[in-house]
Amino acid sequence: MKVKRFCAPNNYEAMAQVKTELGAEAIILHQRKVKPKGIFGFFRKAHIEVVAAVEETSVRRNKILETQKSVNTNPANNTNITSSSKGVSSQIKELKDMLTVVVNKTNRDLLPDIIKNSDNPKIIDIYNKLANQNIEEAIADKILEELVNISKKELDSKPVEELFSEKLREFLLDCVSIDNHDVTPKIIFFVGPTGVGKTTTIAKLAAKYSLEEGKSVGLISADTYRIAAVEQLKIYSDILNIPLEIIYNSSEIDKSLERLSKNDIIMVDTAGRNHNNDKQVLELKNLLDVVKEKDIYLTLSCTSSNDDLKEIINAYDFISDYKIILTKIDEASTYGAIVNIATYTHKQLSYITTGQSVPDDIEIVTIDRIINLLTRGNSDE
Ligand SMILES: Nc1nc2c(ncn2[C@@H]2O[C@H](COP(=O)(O)OP(=O)(O)OP(=O)(O)O)[C@@H](O)[C@H]2O)c(=O)[nH]1
Ligand SMILES: [Mg+2]
Repeated sequence: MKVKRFCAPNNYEAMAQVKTELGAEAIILHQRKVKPKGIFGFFRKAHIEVVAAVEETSVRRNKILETQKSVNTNPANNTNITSSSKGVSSQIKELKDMLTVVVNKTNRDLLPDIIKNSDNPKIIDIYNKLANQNIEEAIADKILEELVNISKKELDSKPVEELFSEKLREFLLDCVSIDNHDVTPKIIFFVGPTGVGKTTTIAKLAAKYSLEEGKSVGLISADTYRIAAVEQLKIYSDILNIPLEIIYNSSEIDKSLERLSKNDIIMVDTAGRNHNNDKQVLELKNLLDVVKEKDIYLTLSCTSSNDDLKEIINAYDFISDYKIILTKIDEASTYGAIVNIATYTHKQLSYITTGQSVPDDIEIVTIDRIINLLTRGNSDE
């Protein structure tokens, strides 16, 4: 991510600078009116300071697009690439559809009895849909139990997708617990495996709390295993102009919490832990044990396999109470993990994150969003 600070006499000129240097996809992380410092600053006009950031990939993409534009406007280069690539993609789609039919037919014998015994072929389609989302068989069976008993008449009366969504909603309302965010926690620890997006999520939430809700936020980095980890959080604390404390062992956290106690919210970034490494897990436990009143978010990536997620969840079962953040929804190709995790842990789902952009790519989890992901994927249409 490329982050840059811009100064201009007014908002319009500041935005023009951002657009010229970082492109139209740049996001504004912070914006404020700044009075020139010093005794004479009092008499000078205030100017606007904007901190903006853009993914390096989108800078590269802008460059590629510009190059493509110049190639396309050159008549010598104007071959019919789009129509031929369209042909290829529709052929690939046809092949994929054919393959799905073949695979589904082959798998018919492997279907659970509850599905095989249903005399309604539409149930098999729905079951396959759930199975393709990697919802665990036992959970998929539960979702379908009621559907199987529905009369053929009812199944014929509504589009199957509609019935499926209704049943899914009933199941999710019953079995998946969602955080209603009615209380803003004071001290929040972010824990989880390496590289799942803990630090990025902290930055997103810190920005939301401080810029959108006007809350004062303090940060603590307990991740001193990698120099880059502290620097990563330091960049965000500088941009957002919020205090950061760094602790090197669990005994130092009390003092840091005291220094930050005037803040409304204190977020603690912990080092990514290898859940198979007992020593690392014990260190995390020691750190958590020092602070009595706290909320904990277990951060899990939706791109992990169901087996890995189960193992990770088991490794964190020394924490009796936590909420869940599911990251990298944008990179996942199936979303069954959301339902599997919720039913497996019985913990509240709190946030999903949908990309690398700070602060935009984070959402509060809702039942409707889960239904959408399972039935339509991660698209906005
Ligand atoms: N695609 C995508 N990438 C994300 C998301 N959240 C975080 N990332 C990226 O994942 C990578 C790791 O993110 P970090 O926030 O450093 O992860 P971490 O859990 O703090 O990592 P450690 O501190 O090393 O354990 C970075 O490249 C992030 O930009 C997300 O929702 N979607
Ligand atoms: Mg981190």
